[in-house]
Amino acid sequence: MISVFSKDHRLHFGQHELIDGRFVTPFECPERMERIMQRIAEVKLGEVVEPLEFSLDPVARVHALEFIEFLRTAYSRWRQRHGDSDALPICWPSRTFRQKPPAEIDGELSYYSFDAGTPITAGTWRAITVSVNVALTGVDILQGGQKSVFSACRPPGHHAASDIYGGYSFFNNAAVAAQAMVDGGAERVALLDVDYHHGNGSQSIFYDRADVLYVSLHGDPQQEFPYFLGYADETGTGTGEGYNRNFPMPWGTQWEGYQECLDRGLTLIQNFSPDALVVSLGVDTYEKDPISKFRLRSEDFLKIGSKIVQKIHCPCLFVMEGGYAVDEIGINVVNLLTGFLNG
Ligand code: OKP
Ligand code: ZN
Repeated sequence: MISVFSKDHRLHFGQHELIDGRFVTPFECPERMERIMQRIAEVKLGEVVEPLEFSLDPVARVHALEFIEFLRTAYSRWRQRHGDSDALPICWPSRTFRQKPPAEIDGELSYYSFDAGTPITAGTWRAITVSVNVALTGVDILQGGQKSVFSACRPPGHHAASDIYGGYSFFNNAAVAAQAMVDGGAERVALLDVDYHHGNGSQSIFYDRADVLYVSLHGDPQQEFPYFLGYADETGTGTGEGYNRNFPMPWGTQWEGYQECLDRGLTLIQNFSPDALVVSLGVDTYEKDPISKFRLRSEDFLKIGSKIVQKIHCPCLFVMEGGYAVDEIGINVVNLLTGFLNG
């Protein structure tokens, strides 16, 4: 399997995130990607290629122009006000507030974000544009006739909506890739999200559409981040009704419970008969993940990969999302990809 990777992901490295009442070094750190690429080299998974440079047009198919412009300029505007610290919001327009973008950077961070865990740093803009190019290059390679590609995206993307960032996500790499597939002629694209967290951004981007089916397996929003989307009764709207399917599962879920939902999700995708599949590949379902509460073991990721390939036969783009158990992240990601390759 070809992988797409750029070392420019390192340019995004926050100093702090706010979690459990503490300021800590971000779990979403550059070392995650280094470990994945080490493992890919170790097992000789396949060729590793650099991303191509794309314009922002494919990003603008998914994200609002003012949001793109906000992200492009946010850090320098923050820096003028506050110096070298990471740009972090501290207040949000909750119920009873107006949804009107303020003029100054502090208020704009609040308007466009939904959490305090997603720092914007000096290198964030470069890293997020490269991350989306890594996904788009994967689409390109699939269009060239490959059966599967791994896009080593960092930072991740599935929490980012059209004009909202958060949950370590800025541009929604998987959504931009799925939209590029549609724009490239695919009539139906399925997006399977196996990250531990619900991909609220991906869901909302395609919620009213029947050409992109979103299927997500994740921690129950009653217990787990992002708390306010991801319930099973969110099934799409308008012409998109029936083309969004959520499988929330409780804390402590192990392979036995997980695989039932995976089988049901894959059957939905099979019945949709997509022209292409995008997998939002998170391995934070792992038992030792420091911020998550499922209990999958490393060998279970092999089984996820083989279940996917046994049921779905179209070209498949794997887009990296979460996974924070750094010591095992490479093994778990490559296990999933290997399970797919070996059937
Ligand atoms: C990003 B991805 C829970 C805090 C959660 C943000 C988690 C973002 C996950 N106590 N903080 O989906 O892996
Ligand atoms: Zn996650």
